[in-house]
Amino acid sequence: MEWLNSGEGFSGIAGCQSTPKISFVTTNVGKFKEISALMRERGVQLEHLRTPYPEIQAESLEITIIPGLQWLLEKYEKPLMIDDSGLFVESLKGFPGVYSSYVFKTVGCDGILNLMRGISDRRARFECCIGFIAPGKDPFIAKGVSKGTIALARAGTSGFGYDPIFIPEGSDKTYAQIEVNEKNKTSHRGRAVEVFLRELPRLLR
Ligand code: ITT
Repeated sequence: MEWLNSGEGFSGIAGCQSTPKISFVTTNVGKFKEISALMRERGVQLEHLRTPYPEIQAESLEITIIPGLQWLLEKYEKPLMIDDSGLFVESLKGFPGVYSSYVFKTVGCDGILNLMRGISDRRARFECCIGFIAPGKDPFIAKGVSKGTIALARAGTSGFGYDPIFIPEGSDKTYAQIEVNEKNKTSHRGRAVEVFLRELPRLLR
């Protein structure tokens, strides 16, 4: 297994002899929209496989992602990518973190805002791990992180998930108050895609 953290700037996919075909497995349309926009700019077309896969509960996103990739490869036998993400709130000791999906489906943004009532330390971060696997190849993980704060109230209607309550560092707007292209420039997902695209030619070789 290989694992890289995000670096600075795209380096393109020079070295790929043909346009790679990758299936992105996710039930989350928002994730697909963000990642496909970034990859399209680099000439990489994604197929959306909108199906669930087993996600083991582990203490980090990186641990969860490998069994998911292996399960999917066995089933589909083609180049595949997945995205496992989470919101980690400092004053809640990292909660909801690896439970982000469940917490969003149950109590949502309002649940997090309620937990944060009266708490002045609003620091939080999003983490995104993109996992890739292809027949005969080792799994690869690219990670991106974006730091920010939890807003005092929901704001904005674009994006998905916790976007209405997350204000990225250096901004006074939530992710739900900016367009997808703007979010992609500095987001956890944008950074993870940067790393992934840099390694893609080698991974497809
Ligand atoms: P798949 O597993 O099918 O890809 P999911 O929505 O369950 O879809 P995760 O398991 O990665 O995805 O759960 C992460 C949770 O965090 C989920 O509720 C997302 O909506 C939310 N989330 C992830 N990235 C986010 C982002 O960039 N902005 C806002 N919320 C995000």
